[in-house]
Amino acid sequence: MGKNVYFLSDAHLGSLAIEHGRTQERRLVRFLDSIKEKASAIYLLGDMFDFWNEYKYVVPKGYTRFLGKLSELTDRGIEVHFFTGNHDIWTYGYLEKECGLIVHRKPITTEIYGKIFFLAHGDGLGDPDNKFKLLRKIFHNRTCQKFFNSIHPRWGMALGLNWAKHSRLKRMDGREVPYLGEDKEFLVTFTKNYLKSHDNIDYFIYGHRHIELRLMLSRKAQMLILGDWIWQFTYAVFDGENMFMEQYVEGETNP
Ligand SMILES: [Mn+2]
Repeated sequence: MGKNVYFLSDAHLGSLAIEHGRTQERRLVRFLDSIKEKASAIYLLGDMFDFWNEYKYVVPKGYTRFLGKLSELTDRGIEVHFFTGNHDIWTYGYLEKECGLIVHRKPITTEIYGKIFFLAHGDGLGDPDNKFKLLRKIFHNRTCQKFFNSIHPRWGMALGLNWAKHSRLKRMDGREVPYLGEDKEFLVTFTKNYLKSHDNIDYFIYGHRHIELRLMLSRKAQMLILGDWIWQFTYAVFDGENMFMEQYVEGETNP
């Protein structure tokens, strides 16, 4: 087992709006395979699935290569952390029990090789959109979750997959809004504010926005937004000393 710690997010596997789903999943799996000797931990920072919803005895179809690879990594003793995003909130123990993942439902602050990390998917942080806030409350509500799972998966899964598809397609060409700039980007304003009362943090790392960003916030603090695993295949890697932002290019030697 190696020493590197990897960060990636937003594969949105299984999306009905992504045509190259199988090649996308294979690429992700080949990446995970390529780091198995080098990694001590992997942080999946949310929205790895476009819609994940577990039932008591049933889990969604698909993703067998991905889940198989994650299980192989955790079997080898690599820590794999899974943050729920805003598309895959609804996991109730399967990913922990079957795949050995460590599931996080909220942002965490953790120490890695002596540095302090604030890690989050990024939804709900600084975003003033009231419609999104309300939806987020409903999605996280235990009673609503129980009610949703009383609907037959034939309809529940169809509803979820189509909701996720439309939340992608309502944006022109199905891609993300480009970087809005330091003053307008919610995650940046949130982080700057948070830093005022938590100046011990060295690295803030987020997903959610599907843009690649690296910003120095003070002499020691910086924030990263990880891009995605739909088009960009980007990740961050911390070797204990330095942080690198990389793109996974098949056939090349990646750190
Ligand atoms: Mn998201």
